[in-house]
Order: sequence, then C-alpha cells, then structure tokens
Amino acid sequence: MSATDTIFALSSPAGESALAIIRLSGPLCLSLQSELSGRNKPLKQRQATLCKYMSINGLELDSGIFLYYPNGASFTGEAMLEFMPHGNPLIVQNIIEDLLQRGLRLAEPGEFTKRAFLNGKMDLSQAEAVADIIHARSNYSLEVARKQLAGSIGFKMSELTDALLEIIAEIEAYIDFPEEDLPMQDPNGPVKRIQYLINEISRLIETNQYSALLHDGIKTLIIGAPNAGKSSLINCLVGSQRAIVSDIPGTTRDFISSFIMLDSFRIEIIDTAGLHATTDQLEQQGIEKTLEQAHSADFFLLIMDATQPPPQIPPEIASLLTDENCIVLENKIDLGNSKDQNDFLKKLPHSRISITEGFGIDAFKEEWVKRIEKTISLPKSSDAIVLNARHTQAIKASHKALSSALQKVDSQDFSELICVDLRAAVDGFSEVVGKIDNEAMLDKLFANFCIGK
Ligand SMILES: Nc1nc2c(ncn2[C@@H]2O[C@H](COP(=O)(O)OP(=O)(O)OP(=O)(O)O)[C@@H](O)[C@H]2O)c(=O)[nH]1
Ligand SMILES: [Mg+2]
Repeated sequence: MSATDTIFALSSPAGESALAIIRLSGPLCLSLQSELSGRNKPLKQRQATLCKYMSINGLELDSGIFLYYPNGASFTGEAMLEFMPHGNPLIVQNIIEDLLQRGLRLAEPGEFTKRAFLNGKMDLSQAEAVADIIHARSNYSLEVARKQLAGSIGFKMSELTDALLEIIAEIEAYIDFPEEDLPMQDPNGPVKRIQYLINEISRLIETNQYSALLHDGIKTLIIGAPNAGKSSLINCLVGSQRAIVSDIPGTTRDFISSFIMLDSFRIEIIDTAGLHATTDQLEQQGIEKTLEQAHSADFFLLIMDATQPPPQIPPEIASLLTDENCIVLENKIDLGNSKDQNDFLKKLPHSRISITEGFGIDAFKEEWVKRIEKTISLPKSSDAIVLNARHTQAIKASHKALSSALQKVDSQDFSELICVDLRAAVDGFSEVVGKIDNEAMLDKLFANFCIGK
C-alpha cells in the first residue's frame, strides 16, 4: 500500500437512499475532476458544482454534486473529490466499477483518516476520536469524543511535555555547570514539579476506567429468585419481547443482554437465571454464569416478588451489593397479597413497582439515574479527557520513568541518568499523539474504522 495512490470508497451506507457519497483521495483527483464531470475547465475549489458523471467509456452514469478539494486543503491533506450521486445501489456499483477501471483502488477501513494522520492534518488521538464519534452510543461519549477531536488530549500531552522539557533544561544546566549559582541549589524545585507531573499522569491513567463505560455501556445485571419478573423487566426496559416470560420458575437459563439508553447513559442490561438452590444441572449452570457476570457488573437490579417471602441471595453475590450499586425492586405490587419488603436488605434503596401494570416504573428509573450519577460519577463531559487502552499504556511508561527520575533527584543524584528517565517520559507523551514507528500497530488501529472514513 502506498500513500501516493488514489483511493476511493462509498462513504454512505450501502442500500437505497436519497443520495450516496463517494469519496476519492490522492493525486489522480486533480485530473479526475474534469474527466469525471466531463467539463473542460477545473471545478471551483471546495464549492458544490452540479455535474454529470461521465464513465471512462463516455457514458453518463448519473448527475449530482461534485466537490473538489485541492492538495493541502482537504480532510486527508491530499487532493480529494467527493461525488454525491442518487442513492441507487446500481448507480453506485456502476461508478465503483468505473473508478476501478480507471486504476483507482478501494480504500481500506479508516484509510482516509490514516492519510490525514500521516499528512499531519491531525494527531493520532484526534484520528482515534473520528472513530469514537462515529461509534458513540450516548450523548456523553459523543461530547467526550468531540473534545478529543478538537485536540484535548494532544493539548494535555504538549502541556506535560513542555513542563518536562523545562525541568530537563534546568537539570542539564546544573550537570554542565554545577558550580554556578543555578536554580538546582533548591532540589526541592524539581522534586515538587516531577511529583506534580506524576500526580497528573496518575489522574489521567484513572480516566481509562471510564473508557469501557463509554464504549460498552454500564453493565447492569438483573438478579433475583425464579419467577420474580427479571425477564419481564428486561422486556419492559428494552421495549420489546427480548426474553421469554412465563409463570414457570426457571424459564431463563442463559443470560440475555441488550443495550438501552437511560437518560444520557448507555446501559448494557443483562437478564439472568433465577438464583435459588437447585439440583437441576442446566439451572445450576445458569446460576454459575450469573455469578461470573456479577463480578464484572457495574450495577445490579435485584428484583423480588413482593407477594413472596424474601429470596435467598448467594453470599458471593450478596457481598457485592452496596447501597451505591444496587436497587431492590419490589415487583408485583398490583397483587392484593403483596407486602412491603423494606426489611429485606434494609440498607439498599427500594423501589416498588408492577411491571405488568406499569406502576412505579418512572420513579424507579429516576432513582436509577440518580444512583448512576452518584456512584459511577463520570467526570463532567465538558472537561473530560478519557484515555483509551493505547494512551494509557503509553503514559504508564511515562509514569514509571518519572518515578525513577524522582528517586534520583530525591537522593541528590543529578547525573545524566535523570535526563534519560525524563526523556523516556516525554516519549510516552509523544506516543499518545502519534510518534509510533510500528506500521503494523497503525494498521491495526485504523482497521477498526469504517470504510470511507
Ligand atoms: N401480577 C404480576 N405478575 C407479574 C409482574 N411481573 C411479572 N409477572 C409475572 O411473573 C411471571 C414470571 O415472570 P418472568 O419475567 O418470566 O420471571 P423471571 O424472574 O424471569 O423468572 P425465571 O426466568 O424463571 O427466573 C410471569 O407470569 C409474569 O407475567 C407484575 O408486575 N405483576
Ligand atoms: Mg426469566
């Protein structure tokens, strides 16, 4: 793959639509603008022009809007053409075949963004944000991704780098001219500043915990005894018959998962097998799966049948429940013999509901949002930096290097070795924004993108 060939892709979804978007990027775009539009004068740069699309064989394949971006003034940084034909898959296919005949190549996933990165139009964290924006499934993750695309992570990395370079310059001056009256007289200066940087990095590393919450959703397990209404609850929340509901206890054997939006949160909601002592092997396996899921859950909805005595919750699960990560749902309050169950797991918040009658559902959802806001406590999206696994790995190396430098400064060991540590820390910051020599790693990163982006 060379970065100088001309690539193209259908950037809109396949299938019938009002319009489609076909994007081209690379040096051939300069001549293609008149060849494809059949005009003998160039298109106005970055301006919509209604033209025919003429095939290599001189046939009119469609008419639509062309946009030409010159080298250096496009998303990829190369000359680009965008054509918006009618969204008929046949037209799109004819155009794709024509472009292949002209010697253009179909783009790999993320190849436009990869070129934008390689041409210096954005740093790597911004390129990653392009994919995050496309895949965001909640307004919160969208806002965080938007900030990242605007350069929030790059800005933070350059702030940390500048602070480190200043310390390096000071220490180097001291090493070169130790006898002169230089600031290193006060070794506390660098100690404090390196310590500050370590704290900043630790804070950033912690934000990685939100990455899974943003991308995968808040993992919420519905647990309870058989027949309590767990499957009825997932169906009610999802708004469709996702799980089988029946009055036969032990209906759900395997866990069933779906995604919902609760306020601005993306929730992965999981229905599980009823918890109780059983000799049925299949049911037992289902319960074991629930136990497994419980260990990685962020939140629990413990549902009980308010007409029955309180359920026995296995101690492995009971020990995971707190007033912050669990709501007890007293279900079936429409039935005359239902009782107040406040004494069951007293310390946990309770909501009284009837799923079949829809009683108490809105109040329960409000309580649920309040608990998530309090316990999962995502940082305010307006100032959030959320590092992904790749960023975290890179700055963990910076953290390690700075801790090693700190020990040396602490012991008044102002040797060249300190500067080696400090420079290693700078390398970690650079890696976050894109100083990556490994081509295979870059390919892997962009392979997660959509085709045409
Ligand atoms: N009266 C009444 N019945 C309900 C309510 N919610 C659920 N049910 C009934 O309770 C029975 C069991 O419901 P499910 O949702 O299958 O219960 P489950 O907890 O998934 O049960 P298992 O999968 O067997 O563990 C069904 O007959 C439901 O219609 C409710 O609010 N009121
Ligand atoms: Mg069920």
